[in-house]
Amino acid sequence: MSSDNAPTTSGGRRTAGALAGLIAAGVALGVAELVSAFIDPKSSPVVAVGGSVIDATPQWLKQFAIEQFGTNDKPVLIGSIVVVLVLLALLTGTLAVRRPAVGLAGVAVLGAVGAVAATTRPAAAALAFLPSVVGALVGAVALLMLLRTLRTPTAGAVPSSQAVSGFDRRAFLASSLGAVAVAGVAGGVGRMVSAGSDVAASRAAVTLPSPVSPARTVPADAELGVDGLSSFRTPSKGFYRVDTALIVPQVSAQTWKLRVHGMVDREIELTFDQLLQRGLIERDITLTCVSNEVGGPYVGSARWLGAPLADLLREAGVHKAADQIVSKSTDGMTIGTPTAVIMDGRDAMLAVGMNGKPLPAEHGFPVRMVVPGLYGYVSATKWLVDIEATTFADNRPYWVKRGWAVKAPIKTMSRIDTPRPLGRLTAGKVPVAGVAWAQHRGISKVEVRVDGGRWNNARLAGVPTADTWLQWVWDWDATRGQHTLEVRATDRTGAVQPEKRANPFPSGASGWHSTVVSVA
Ligand SMILES: Nc1nc2c(c(=O)[nH]1)N[C@H]1C(S)=C(S)[C@@H](COP(=O)(O)O)O[C@H]1N2
Ligand SMILES: [Mo]
Repeated sequence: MSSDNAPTTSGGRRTAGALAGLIAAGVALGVAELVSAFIDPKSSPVVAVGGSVIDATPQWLKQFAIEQFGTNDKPVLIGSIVVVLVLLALLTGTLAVRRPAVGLAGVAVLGAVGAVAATTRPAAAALAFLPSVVGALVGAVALLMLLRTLRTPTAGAVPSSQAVSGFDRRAFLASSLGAVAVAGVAGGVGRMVSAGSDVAASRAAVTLPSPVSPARTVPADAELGVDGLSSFRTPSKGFYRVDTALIVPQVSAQTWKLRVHGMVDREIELTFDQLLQRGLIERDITLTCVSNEVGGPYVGSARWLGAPLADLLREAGVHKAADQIVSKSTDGMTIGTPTAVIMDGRDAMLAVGMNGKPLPAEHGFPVRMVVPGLYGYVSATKWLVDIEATTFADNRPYWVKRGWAVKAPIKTMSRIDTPRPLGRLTAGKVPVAGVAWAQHRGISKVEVRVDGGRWNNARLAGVPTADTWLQWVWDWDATRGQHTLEVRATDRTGAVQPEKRANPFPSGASGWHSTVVSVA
C-alpha cells in the first residue's frame, strides 16, 4: 500500500491512539467477562458498576428514567455506561500516544472502579474484584502493544523528521485485529459459560406437588371475550417485570436455603424440598407495581402455588413487638411487610409456582413472596433467601430509604384496554372494556362516562376472590366526533376511586384513566 509509506501527521497518530484505547478497553471488558463467568456474573465490571449506579440513582432521576424508557431503562443504563467508557477509552488512548504512563493510569483507574463496584455489591463473591483486575492488566498489555506499533517508524527511506510522527500502519492494523479477536473470543466464551450456569436445569428438575388447598374455580364469566381486553390470567411470558437486577439472579433450587430469624422464639432454616412439603396453597392473585401510572402496564394476574407464610411465622414464634417482616433476596433487595397484614388471614405465601410451572427465573425462581393487596415493593420479594422479624423503627428497607411509603396497600384502579387511545372507530355499538383492581377489598362497581356526561354502569366479569382484578365492559352507542372516555371503580368497602391525579411516588398513582377516540 502506498499510503503505508506516506508521511503521517501526528493527527493520524492521535487518531490511532484513540483507536488503541478503544480496542484495549474492549480487550479489558472481554477478558473481565470471561473471568466473571467463572466467579459470578454479577462480578462483571459493567454489571457491577450498573448495579451501583441503580442503587445510587436519586429518586427524581429514577422517575425520569422510568417515564422515558419504561422497562427499557436497564438497556439504556448499560448503554450509557458503555458510552462513558468508550469516551474515556478514546481520551486515554489519545493521551497515551505521547505519555504511555497516562494510559496505564487511566486503565488502572477504570479497573479500580470496576473492582470496587464488584466487591461492594450485595452478596459479592470473595473474588469479585478479579474480573476487573485481570481485565485491566490484559487491557494494559494490549494498550502498550498497540502504542508500541505507533512508535515504530515507517519502514523504508523516510526522512527522520517524518519518522518522528510516522508509524507502521500495517503493524498497527495487525495488532489491532489480533486484539479485537482476543476481546471477541474472551467475551463470547464468557457469555457462553455464563449461559451454561443458569438455572434452567435446576428449574427443569423441579416437580411441583399438588396443592393441599387448590385455587377456587375461576367463574366461566371471568372472560368477557372482548377483543383487545387483558385476559383474566396473564401468561407468565407477558407478565410485567420490575426489579433492580441488571442480570437475572440465578439461584438453584438444590442449594436454596431460607433463614427465618430476628425477633423470633426459634430460628428456622428451610431447604426447597422442605418448603414443598409444607402443604401448598394455590391462589389467583393480581400483582401491581407502585410505579404503575394511571392506565399503565405494570400489573398482572397469575395463579400462584406456595407455602402459607403466616404458618411459618407462627412456627418461628414471631414476637408481638415485631411489627415488620423484612424479606431479602440473594441480590440484596430488602422489602418490608407489616406483620399484621401477613397474619390477618389473607393468602400471603412463599410462592414456588406461577401458572402451573416453577417460577420463571425473572419472576424469582426458586422462591418469592406474594402478599395479596400490597404493592410489589412491600410484598413480592423475588429470589427470596432471608426473612427477618424486626420493627419499622429499626429497619428501613431499600425503597423506604429512597423515600417511598413505609406501608403501601394497593389503591383502587381501573383501566380502559379498548378502544385504544386515539383509536378510529365507526359510529354504532362499540364495547368499552378494561380491567379494574382493588386487591383484597374487591371491586363492586365500574362506571364509564363520555365527554363528562353521566356515569354508566359497566358489566362486571366474575372473579374467584377479591384478590384479583376483574374485566368490565360497557356497550357504548358511539356517535360521530371526538370523544373522551373516562372510567372509575368502586371497591367493596364502598370507596370510589378518586378523580384527583397523583404520581406513583411515594405510595402509588391515583386518578381516573381516560382515553380519547374519534368516531367516523
Ligand atoms: N429481589 C427483588 N424482588 C423484587 C423486586 C426487586 O427489585 N428485587 N421488585 C419488587 C417490585 S417493585 C415489584 S412490583 C415486583 C414485581 O414482580 P414481577 O417482576 O414478578 O412482576 O417484584 C418485587 N420484588
Ligand atoms: Mo414495583
